[in-house]
Amino acid sequence: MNENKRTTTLRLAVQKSGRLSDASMDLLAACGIKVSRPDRKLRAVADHFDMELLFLRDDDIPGYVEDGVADLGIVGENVLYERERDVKVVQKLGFGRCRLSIAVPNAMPYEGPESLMDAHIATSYPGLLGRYLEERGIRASIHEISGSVEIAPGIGLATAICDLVSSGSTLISNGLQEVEVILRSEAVLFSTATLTAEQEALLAALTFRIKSVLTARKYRYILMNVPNAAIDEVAAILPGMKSPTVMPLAEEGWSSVHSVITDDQFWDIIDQLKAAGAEGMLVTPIEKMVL
Ligand code: PRT
Ligand code: ZN
Repeated sequence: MNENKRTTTLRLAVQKSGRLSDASMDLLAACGIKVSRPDRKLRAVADHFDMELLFLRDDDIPGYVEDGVADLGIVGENVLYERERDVKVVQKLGFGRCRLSIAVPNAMPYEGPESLMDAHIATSYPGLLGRYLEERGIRASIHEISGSVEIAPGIGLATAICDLVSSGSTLISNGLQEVEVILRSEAVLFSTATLTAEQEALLAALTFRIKSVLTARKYRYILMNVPNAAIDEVAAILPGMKSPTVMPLAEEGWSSVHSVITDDQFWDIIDQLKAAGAEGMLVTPIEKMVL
């Protein structure tokens, strides 16, 4: 069999191994798309969905999708927007969140982007940084390096850096302060500029599933026991989508109240619920949610 011949309608490129790999595969699995890849092959066909996966380095994925070798890809926006590409962003995916930021040594006085005038800035993102500086009329030289950007000021290679930051601890341990965020990034699903009608239909099915999973991840299902006399008060506290579900308990005078809330809402209302008389609260994740 010709190794490059397509056997499926859609081909999706995902990161082979790295920060986005597990989250990409977990999202597909939550969408009912399971892929067995026993010998870490670079290509695998999905079960129960007309799609195959290519496992590649993240930097190579936008080019493969632009050229139509793959129809869809998942990468961080930082990788996708580094160069102009003839591709379409389909959906933000809510994982791989980070920011592309400019950082300078703690000792350097910083009063705004003008302080970067004539600076030497080390980065793996010359495209994004170059556009940022140009838009602000800042003349600075960019040193493109492929890794360990954070050590560049310490070894005298640069006066500032532009790199990805998530917790910020890498900057702190290198004596650097984050001074400008030039891009907030997360993983995105994107496609080639033109898909066939058959591919579009399959992509619509895929994005419907992804949206159901992503919506569900934002919410929690909450259950609690409430004395009947307190049901109205508890219902008023719950910010659920419609009115809560109320079911009688075997014990006379008590009901089970169920609702859906966002994860952060729980900590805001727990004390009020307890004060109203709610007991035995359970909060569980939701797998899929169709609104
Ligand atoms: O081999 P391949 O080329 O596929 O992988 P890679 O080494 O280029 O990428 P990888 O797996 O490290 O990251 C993939 C994607 O994850 C990135 O393109 C981002 O979209 C996203 N991401 C999210 C991050 C981070 N968070 C992150 N913190 N990518 C890198 N980092 C690095 C950053 O470069 C810095 O060195 O982590 C360090 C900073 O982390 P903090 O927590 O100390 O601030
Ligand atoms: Zn990479």
